[in-house]
Amino acid sequence: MTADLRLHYAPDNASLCVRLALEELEVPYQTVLVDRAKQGQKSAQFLALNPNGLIPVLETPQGPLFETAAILMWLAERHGRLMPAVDHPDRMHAVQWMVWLANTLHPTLRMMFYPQQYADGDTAPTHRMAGMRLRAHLDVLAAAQTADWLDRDDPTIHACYLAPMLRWPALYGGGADWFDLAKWPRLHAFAKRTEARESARRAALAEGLGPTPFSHPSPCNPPEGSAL
Ligand SMILES: N[C@@H](CCC(=O)N[C@@H](CS)C(=O)NCC(=O)O)C(=O)O
Repeated sequence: MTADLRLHYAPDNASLCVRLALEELEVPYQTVLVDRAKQGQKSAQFLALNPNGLIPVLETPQGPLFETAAILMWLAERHGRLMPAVDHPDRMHAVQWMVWLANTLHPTLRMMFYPQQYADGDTAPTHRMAGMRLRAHLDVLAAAQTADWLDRDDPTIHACYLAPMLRWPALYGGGADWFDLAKWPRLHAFAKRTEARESARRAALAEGLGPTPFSHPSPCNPPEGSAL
């Protein structure tokens, strides 16, 4: 089967969420490395695909698609998997949590990883605030009864989106040992369950993420490219 999907990615970037879904769906896809070390995401070639200059982009038969959540939802709908169907009773909360991941959790992580893009001058207060917000978000998620996708054996696109976001704070949050996922036992169990899947193992191998990429992350050692 030839691949009609091309994932523009960098190791351990938000493209990992998309790779996890592609691996879970077992659909053929090609990868195109974006050279983060050379700011490849700001090149004219990349900006033609995503004028925001952000990774990931998925090239599809209908053209390039950007925004992690949009790509995940498009893939789920295209393949009729990883997300409850439009008329399913679970659909409402599934949409709610996708929007929350994209609109609440992910932007807070971006504030933490790129405080210079959110602060005028001193970045320390922005970084500190992002850390506080992150803990509060994870408290909400860990207590949420409607987030039943956290506890299920069969993954959804939420799992593909969340798992990398639980990995990154310990590695890119600035300073060692400030973030311990074990403080949220439900999320820690989710991370362990997710990384045990064959799809996650394949993604971890492709991007050099180590054996416990979500529950106990270590710095990535990718076969090509760099995370930053
Ligand atoms: N809202 C975007 C955020 C993507 C994002 O933050 N990508 C990061 C990599 S993980 C990036 O491209 N960073 C480079 C930059 O900010 O210049 C999405 O969900 O696709």
